[in-house]
Amino acid sequence: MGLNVRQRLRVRPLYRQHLWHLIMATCMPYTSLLVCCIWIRHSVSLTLSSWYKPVPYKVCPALHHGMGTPLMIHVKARSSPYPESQVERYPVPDNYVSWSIPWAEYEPLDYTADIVRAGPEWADPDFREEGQSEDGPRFNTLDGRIDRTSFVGCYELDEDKLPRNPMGRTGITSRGLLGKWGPNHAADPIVTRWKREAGEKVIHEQSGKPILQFVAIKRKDCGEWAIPGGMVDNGELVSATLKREFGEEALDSLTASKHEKDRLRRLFQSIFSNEKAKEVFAGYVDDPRNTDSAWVETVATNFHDDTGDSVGQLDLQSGDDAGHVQWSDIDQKLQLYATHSHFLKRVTEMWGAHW
Ligand code: RP5
Repeated sequence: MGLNVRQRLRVRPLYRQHLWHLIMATCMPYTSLLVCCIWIRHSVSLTLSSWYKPVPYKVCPALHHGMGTPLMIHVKARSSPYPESQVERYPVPDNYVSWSIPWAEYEPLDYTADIVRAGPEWADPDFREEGQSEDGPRFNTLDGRIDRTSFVGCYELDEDKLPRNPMGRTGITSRGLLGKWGPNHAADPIVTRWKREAGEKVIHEQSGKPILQFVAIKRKDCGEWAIPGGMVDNGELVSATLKREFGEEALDSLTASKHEKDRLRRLFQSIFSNEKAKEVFAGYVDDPRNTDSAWVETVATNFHDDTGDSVGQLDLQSGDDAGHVQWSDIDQKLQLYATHSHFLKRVTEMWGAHW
């Protein structure tokens, strides 16, 4: 039966209404589901964020330093014989250095040098021996006046509660020649000036860059050339160690007269000022004395005398652990103790000098 125009016009809105209801009926469940999902997700994330509040203090207060340990595998820390001894390390091939590689056959030698066993004030007692406090050192924290945190991060303890060298196996356990279990903190002052002739900077023929010189000492223990660094005493600030070690090894301050000590103190104030100090490195040192349970970490700081006026007044004189002291040209061919040439490379990069 046909509808006239007026009837058709009345029916059209009805169709539209039905169509709209149909669309709504089809889409509503999906829309509601979507809204539900968004709401649930929002609530869950709110709840989680209130559960997992950030921890207000670090569980392990170890430092992570921007200029820290370079990605490298330690080599000198695996060399034999162990310094000042005939002790041979258990040979550790490169692919077994990492603790993450299981190695059932690994049998490192337990070695502590007599000088450490004698219990000098700079050494920890052997907490494994009878009669010692059962607690032992408090690792990964400031333990009284001893800083047992590591620049590398939070280090692990093994099944015997001995700290684990964060750079991996060395072939020797216990402390060898090192006094502290875990990190043994040192400081390395890198005092530099430009090499000059007739007042002009000397330019290297090949690199075309000016040559830097640094104060180098010859270590008495191994005869190798090195930066005049040393261990941080318990409770001592690194800035104080830098000055003390430089004074003792490069200026023989230990035997200086009172008058000379006063002069040095004044001179140090200008050379080792905070404004001049540029931290070059803070982290693990590939030192030949390192063991699985004791290792050296250092803060290497550069004090550069651009005009050569202040360090020029230094009357270099070796003392304490140094057999000899001199200004040395910095060049990549230098063979230095531990990872000291790595620190010098960074200094040349900082000053745009020859390497
Ligand atoms: C190195 O050993 C450090 O970089 C620092 O120069 C030195 C500290 O040991 P001692 O000179 O006190 O023996 O690893």
